[in-house]
Amino acid sequence: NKADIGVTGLAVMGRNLARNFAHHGHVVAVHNRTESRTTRFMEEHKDEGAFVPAGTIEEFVAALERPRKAIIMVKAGAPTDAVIEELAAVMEPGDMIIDGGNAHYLDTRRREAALRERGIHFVGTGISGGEEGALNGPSIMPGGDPEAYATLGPLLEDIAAKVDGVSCCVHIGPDGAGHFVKMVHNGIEYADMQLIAESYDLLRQALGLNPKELSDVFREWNRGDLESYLIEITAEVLGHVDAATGKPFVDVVVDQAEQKGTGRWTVQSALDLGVPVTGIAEAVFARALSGHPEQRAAARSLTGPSGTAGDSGLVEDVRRALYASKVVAYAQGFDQMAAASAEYGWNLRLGDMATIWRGGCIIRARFLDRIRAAYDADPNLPTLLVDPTFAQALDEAQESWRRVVATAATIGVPTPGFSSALAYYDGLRRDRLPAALLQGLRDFFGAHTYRRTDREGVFHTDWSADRAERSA
Ligand code: NBP
Repeated sequence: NKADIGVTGLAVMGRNLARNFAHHGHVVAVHNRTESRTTRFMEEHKDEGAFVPAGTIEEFVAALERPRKAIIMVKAGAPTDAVIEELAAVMEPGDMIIDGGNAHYLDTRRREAALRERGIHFVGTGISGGEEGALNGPSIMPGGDPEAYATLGPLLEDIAAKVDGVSCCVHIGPDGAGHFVKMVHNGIEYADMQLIAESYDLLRQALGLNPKELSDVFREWNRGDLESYLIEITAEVLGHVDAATGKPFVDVVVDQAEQKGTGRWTVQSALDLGVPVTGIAEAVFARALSGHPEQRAAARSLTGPSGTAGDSGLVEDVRRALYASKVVAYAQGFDQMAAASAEYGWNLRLGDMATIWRGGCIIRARFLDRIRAAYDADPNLPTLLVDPTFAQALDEAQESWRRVVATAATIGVPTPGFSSALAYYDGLRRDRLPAALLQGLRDFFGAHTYRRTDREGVFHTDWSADRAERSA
């Protein structure tokens, strides 16, 4: 009895993914470099479904039904390359290697091209939802060619999360598209978390609310427009009390945020694509700032206000500012996917991303239904901000949003997410930007030329001589 699919790499993610396939009635071959892990897996989980344990890569590949489908769940980078090579050496044309790790999309493009030469399909697949998602239904973002998806897709759609009966898995696009979209998902997750953290920080400082009271605020918010997994777990974390000290948990955690790199990758890619993902960038930089204790200790001598401000109306203001800033952050992330789609010829359907992120993944939220509806109504939206529903929401939120940014600045609470989102909104809607002055300066010092509002052509003013204008 051959296996429908195989998983190699049985650490937390691979183990749970293999169990998920088995729970859905699929026969799963399992393999791990260190065989004791496979043995332990079988001891613990053999009764959950049909598994075929394999001691070697050769046995693993031999256990798979043709066309073979092998999912790699090992550490991203060199280990992934090593496992691909071992698999490809024993596989045949038409077989599929699926990389479910957190690979960089440029690595995925390289790997896909190399394996295509050998007739093997390489399906770089973003999988979101962590350990729990892998077991009970993640959001799955497979790239690769449509031919591979035709046989692989139904298996992945089967084990993905479902929302309203719709699977949170869809074929994203060719080569690295799946891993790219997963990367942007993580970038948006950074921005979303940063905005939540700023909301907490501002309300705590401005109104003197304690973590327990703030936990209740977030729990309440989770009943409205902001309903999402991240808001839900914010209420949990803020409400948690440290057993050892009896203090709020959030007060005993060192205030330095770490990162594994996908947020940074998102910003690096956005810089290359020329897309202003200010929300994600501010989130990455805020984590970086938190991680410099020496500088922060030295800077404690710098002066600034540290008062309280506002009344209970601030809670609703912050809720609206959070929603508006979140719309901006998501709009920017979707812009980045649109830009990459044009750059790499992926033909991404942006509404699909909103659909498959509604469940299984970390940014799952009611809000994504609105994004999907926006792209359903107009797949070529120039920016999500001008979708009528979002435009109206921003209109309704903006008085609050401006008050929040002003209050934060007045009492010295850093809100880079809120502030930059508002600056982006104002920048985008502005009739004339000071970019005109920038172009003038560039022409002055570097003869970089400029275009005019009233005539076609490219011009240069001879700044160092008679200041006459000529066509460049
Ligand atoms: P790890 O990233 O901790 O990797 C451990 C696995 O990699 C073990 O099975 C290990 O085998 C294997 N491995 C290594 Br390390 N080097 C190898 C090599 N040269 N050849 C063969 N196998 C090798 O596992 P994980 O935390 O389960 O994550 C798996 C993938 O999923 C990663 O790419 C990770 O970034 C991604 N991930 C995603 C999420 C998510 O939410 N989507 C969460 C966590 C992780 P051994 O047992 O022999 O050492």
